[in-house]
Amino acid sequence: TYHLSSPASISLTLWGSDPLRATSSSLSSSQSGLSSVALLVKRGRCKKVVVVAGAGISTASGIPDFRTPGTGLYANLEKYNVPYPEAIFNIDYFSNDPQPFFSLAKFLYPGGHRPNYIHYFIRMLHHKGLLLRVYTQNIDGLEKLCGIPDEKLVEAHGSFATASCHLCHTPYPSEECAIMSDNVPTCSFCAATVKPDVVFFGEDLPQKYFLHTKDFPKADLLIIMGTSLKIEPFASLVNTVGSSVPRLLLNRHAVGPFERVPLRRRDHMELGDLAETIRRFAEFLGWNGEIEEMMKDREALVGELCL
Ligand code: CNA
Repeated sequence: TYHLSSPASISLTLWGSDPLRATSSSLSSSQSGLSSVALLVKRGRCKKVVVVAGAGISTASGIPDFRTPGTGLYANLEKYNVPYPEAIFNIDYFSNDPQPFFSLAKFLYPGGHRPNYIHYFIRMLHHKGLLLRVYTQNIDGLEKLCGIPDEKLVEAHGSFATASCHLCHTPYPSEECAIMSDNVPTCSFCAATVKPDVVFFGEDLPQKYFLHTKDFPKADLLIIMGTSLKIEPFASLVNTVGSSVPRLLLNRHAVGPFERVPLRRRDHMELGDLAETIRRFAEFLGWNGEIEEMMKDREALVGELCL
């Protein structure tokens, strides 16, 4: 089985003190990666696109990520009273004291935030028949809310849509988890705490995650967006596409294999604000108007579903 593992152990074992590793400041965006990848898409060379996404796709919706200094959740956990940032998503810590997670969950709970242009860009990939699958680490449900169908979506770190006892795994409807109330819900069989099926450090990933064994070898373009690629096993997925497959990183800074100099052949990256980068990408592709239209069409439904 696969467990989420602590980011600290990953950076020690995986990246260590690699002399080839560059600081993000010593790297600039590759030679117009965005336009060359857009050209490939326009020429019909990429029809099985896999998207790998992280918290950076939702910051434009007002949800902080984990690791951005200053604004990230890890820099703002004082009020939750945890000994170290990852404790809030650690299953053993939760077992002893679920309160910090439930306090934070109120904020992350779906309903308070709307999908942004980036989510709709991914849906447009599907609309154009180009999306093989999107693998997201996010638990905010915004991919679903923007209309990406279930069969195209892998919520690799789970979601708030269902809940279960963290000890005996008895399933509960998500409403019973009562995230928005101040009571910590308990299992009627074993009295342990019921938690939303968000994957914590030390827990198994959902079965659907294993679709990656079929998808990544088939992909003809990998787009990685808004993730620090620090959490395993998710982070290593990006190394499982064929070596001739173009990989495009869209992020504020270089991460994972994109920190190496020189970049692998067919690796591209575009560094900067993701919302702005995706708009430029959509413009290169000639999709901007259609995405705006799609957002407008979905607005009423999103409005109804949001608080
Ligand atoms: P992370 O480690 O916080 O990394 C986010 C990455 O996105 C960083 O490299 C940032 O520089 C980058 N980034 C953030 N905003 C922007 C922006 N506007 N433009 C460009 N780049 C940007 O988060 P990861 O997703 O890598 O870590 C995985 C964790 C985070 C998962 O287990 C999630 O459950 C968890 N998380 C999810 C949410 C959510 O659901 N929205 C929010 C916070 C954390």
